[in-house]
Amino acid sequence: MKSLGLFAILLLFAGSAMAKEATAQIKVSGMTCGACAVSVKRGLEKTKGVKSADVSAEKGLATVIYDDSQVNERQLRDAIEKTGFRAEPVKENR
Ligand SMILES: [Cu+2]
Repeated sequence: MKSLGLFAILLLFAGSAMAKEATAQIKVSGMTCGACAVSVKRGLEKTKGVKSADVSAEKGLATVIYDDSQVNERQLRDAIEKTGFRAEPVKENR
């Protein structure tokens, strides 16, 4: 029974290793209202490898969940800049 529990834990770890999910926080300046945040969010979400994006105009912050085998933080910032706003990296909290 003890070994069965250990096996289940190993499976869990294997699953999360395959998902390769990473979270990035990116500072976005120039957003003035909710519609700005929505366009940044859309720009991020259509980027390959992005799972979801949460953008706050008030905080000037985008929180992006992405697959780091498909896209990196720099490309996420490029995607934001393409929507017409300035993106800068924030200290990562991993
Ligand atoms: Cu706006």
